[in-house]
Amino acid sequence: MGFLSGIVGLPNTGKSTLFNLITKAGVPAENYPFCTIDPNIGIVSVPDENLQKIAEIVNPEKITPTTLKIYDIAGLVKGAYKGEGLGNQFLGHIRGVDAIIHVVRCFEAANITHVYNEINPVSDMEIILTELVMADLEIVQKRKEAVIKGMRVGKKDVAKTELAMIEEMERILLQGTCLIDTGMDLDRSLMKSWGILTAKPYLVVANIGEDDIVEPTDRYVQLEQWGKERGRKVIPICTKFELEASELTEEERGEFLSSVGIERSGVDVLIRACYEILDLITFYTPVGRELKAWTIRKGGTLHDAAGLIHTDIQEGFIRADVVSLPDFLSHRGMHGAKEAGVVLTEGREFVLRDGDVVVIHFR
Ligand SMILES: Nc1nc2c(ncn2[C@@H]2O[C@H](COP(=O)(O)OP(=O)(O)O)[C@@H](O)[C@H]2O)c(=O)[nH]1
Ligand SMILES: [Mg+2]
Repeated sequence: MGFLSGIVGLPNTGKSTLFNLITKAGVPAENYPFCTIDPNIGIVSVPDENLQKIAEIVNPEKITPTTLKIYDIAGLVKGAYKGEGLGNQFLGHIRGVDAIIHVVRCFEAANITHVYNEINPVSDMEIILTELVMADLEIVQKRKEAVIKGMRVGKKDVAKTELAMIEEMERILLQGTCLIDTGMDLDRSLMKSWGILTAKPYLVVANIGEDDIVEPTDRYVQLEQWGKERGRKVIPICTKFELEASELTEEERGEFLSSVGIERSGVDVLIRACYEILDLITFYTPVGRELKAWTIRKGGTLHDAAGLIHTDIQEGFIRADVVSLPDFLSHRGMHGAKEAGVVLTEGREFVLRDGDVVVIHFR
């Protein structure tokens, strides 16, 4: 369990630098056994100001933030969908993620080659997305053939609805457009089981140079415009610089970053943004001496929440006390909230809201 975002881009755009930067800000790896299994997957805690506010009231011995997993996928090149440059393998890795972080190079550096010899972030994005679109088109066209074949041997009604959807997908992909950028209603788990790439939510990290922080370059501005047209976030991060800064103590780092005009670490902004495109919400369990934040999809119920915590809790679920975050904070905790009559007693079907503070009672 846990949501996985994959870092995707051309070679030498700064993907691994970003990955290192993110995982430096991460939680100790020994809590997560698989970390040692795959060195390209890291765990990062989600920055969350609410945790501190709740902690001031409940005084826990331990605070556990919620986490996201990040996957450093090796560079894609043109022709990947045809198997070029280990293409199939890389596309397979992308199929496994829930969201994509595209990294494009905006920084200048004479000693670092660009695979296509020109720093042009918009064109780099188009190259990568074209690969993903082509890979999807192949899948969709194969399915189309199979459905049409199936129609000849019966199963007409179900096949007709599926064919209509497949043809709509094909039409969009033939225009070179990502499925997620069209507003088409897509069943997330169906798309994942088909191995569709362009239905995954994505955002763009512009890896900018140190000199571009205060004064954005034209190519950065063009990329931002490109993102706006698609409703996609473009987040500027000076990865190399921030990685250097991460070696410093917290105090030095703040000073160092603000001296060049970086007010908030790009990683914090990025992790929050991943959280948003994945459609996730947070709930809190202030139980015993531990205050814990949890991540669940929007629309998730108390039953889902219980299962996330422990299968025993899910199976033995009786009911839960639920307080909205503003109520919890303004009444200074569960006790005060109860006295004020704002604690809800809910069953397993209750749909959680972002920020809910939850105490589950179970057998
Ligand atoms: N000047 C400069 N170099 C960078 C920056 N980001 C990454 N690099 C360098 O570019 C090279 C490739 O970076 P890497 O993260 O390995 O790229 P990847 O192939 O996308 O994983 C390395 O030598 C990095 O130090 C940056 O913002 N500015
Ligand atoms: Mg790399």
